[in-house]
Amino acid sequence: MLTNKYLSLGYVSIFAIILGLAINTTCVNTAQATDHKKIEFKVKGMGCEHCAKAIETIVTQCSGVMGCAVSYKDGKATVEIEAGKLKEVIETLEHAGFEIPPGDIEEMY
Ligand SMILES: [Cu+2]
Repeated sequence: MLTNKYLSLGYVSIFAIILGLAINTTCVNTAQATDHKKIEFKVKGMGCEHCAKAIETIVTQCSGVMGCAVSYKDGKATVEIEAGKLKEVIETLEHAGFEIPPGDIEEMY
């Protein structure tokens, strides 16, 4: 009786470990499948902090964007984005009246 109880506890633990491994592997695969990138670029035309906030809002609404932070002080935007989606973001910002110099786009990873 006691042995049985310990045995089933053992099975539960093994099951939990396997489940944990499976979930872990799934997460890693998803991250690789979306090909997630962090890109930093210069933004010209910001006049104040509100412009930086407006850019964050505009960029966050673009498809494939997971996150965006804009610094008015540095005149820079940092975007977490799916590969191949940056062109759309840049076009959207240019339509909004900002300039993105092509030579100042840096891929962080
Ligand atoms: Cu402004």
